[in-house]
Amino acid sequence: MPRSGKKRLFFALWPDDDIRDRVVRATRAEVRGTDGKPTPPENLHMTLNFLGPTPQSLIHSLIERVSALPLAPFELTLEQYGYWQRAGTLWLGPNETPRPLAELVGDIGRISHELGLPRNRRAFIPHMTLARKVGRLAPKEPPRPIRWPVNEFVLAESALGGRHSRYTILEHFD
Ligand code: 2AM
Repeated sequence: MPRSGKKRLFFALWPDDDIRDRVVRATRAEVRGTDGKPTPPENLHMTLNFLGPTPQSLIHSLIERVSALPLAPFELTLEQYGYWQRAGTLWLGPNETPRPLAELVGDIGRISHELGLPRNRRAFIPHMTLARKVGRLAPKEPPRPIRWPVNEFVLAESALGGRHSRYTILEHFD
């Protein structure tokens, strides 16, 4: 753990092997066609709420309260590319946010705020980062849609440094 006693945490949807393989196969050519830094397959995920540096003392209550949330299973259709110029982020996401997903993100946001963590300043845009530092982007044909049945989410820790972030899943919620 860093000396500050805090962990850099986020809640996320984590694809299983099958969905991860399908994402990699469907997007490989597009990602390779960019000048960016591809996300290693094992790092592919969709962030729900980014908590940032979180005091160790809060983690137990956070897990306890989030575990009590009802999770209505839903299906995500990954079907469009997006690009954020500032960080050069190329991503894959759904055209629509299923209501249970929006509600889950709202509930987690409320719980983390009640525990004293800062609110996310960015609006929630469901996305899976495929590559970073993409400076040049040719127009993209949308990929063949990938249907992702979701019935769990995770709390993960991100360790910075090195060429890529290293993620550790701390807890599964279903
Ligand atoms: P990104 O993929 O769009 O960069 C771990 O770092 C995860 O948290 C990543 O999915 C990252 O999203 C997201 N993340 C990092 N910093 C963030 C911030 N300040 N606000 C929202 N999400 C953030």
